[in-house]
Amino acid sequence: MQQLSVSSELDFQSESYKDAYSRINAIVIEGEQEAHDNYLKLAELLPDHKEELIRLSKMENRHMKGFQSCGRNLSVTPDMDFARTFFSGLHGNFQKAAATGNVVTCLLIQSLIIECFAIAAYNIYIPVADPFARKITEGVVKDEYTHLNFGEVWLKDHFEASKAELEEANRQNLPLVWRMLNDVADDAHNLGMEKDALVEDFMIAYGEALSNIGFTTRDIMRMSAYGLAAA
Ligand code: PL3
Ligand code: FE2
Ligand code: FE2
Repeated sequence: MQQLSVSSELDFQSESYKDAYSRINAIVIEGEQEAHDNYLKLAELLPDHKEELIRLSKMENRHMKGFQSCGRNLSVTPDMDFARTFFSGLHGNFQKAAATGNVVTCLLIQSLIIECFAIAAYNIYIPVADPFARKITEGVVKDEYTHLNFGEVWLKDHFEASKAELEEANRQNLPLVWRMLNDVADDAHNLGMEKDALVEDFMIAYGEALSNIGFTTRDIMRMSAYGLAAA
């Protein structure tokens, strides 16, 4: 019953909780919206997987609606301007990669980095969430593993041809993740989530993904170090 005692220390109706929630909730809504758009773009770039990618994009749309209802349930208005700024770096890099047909970079950004970020955040949020949001988030996180798996399987099947682009995309985008984690650390703390735990769970999920794709432990150590100094 440790989870109950953790969440009972949080007052979901306090002004400080709701203030932090207005930004975290917006981040999650914006993240799900962008994930929806990104899978639709990937469906264009990978016509052989069109049906499946459209199915994934529909799941993201459902996730977005679920998290909107979490905000409404707490009478919180999400700060969407804050969230768009929060995602602008990854968003811009995805758009650039899509425009030049760099599908490997698009997959790294959406299916590896963003999904691992979501998996880490949602797993850490579940034990400290209000009962309504907990139920929604439990359903969402199961789906995120299947989205991560799509990227892993495709990149594993095209590993040799993708390796150099993956390394470059990792180098350009991983530092943005550390900046995002720093930007969200105080608000996450107010919801009962610690930055160290977010970093740890993200690194475990991301490292496992790189390993499943075909990278060696040595590669993974080297790739994980990019931008870490900022964390
Ligand atoms: C892809 O399916 C979803 C992308 C969402 C990205 C979410 C990142 C979340 C970081 C904020 C940490 C707090 C999470 C709280 C959960 C409600
Ligand atoms: Fe999602
Ligand atoms: Fe997802």
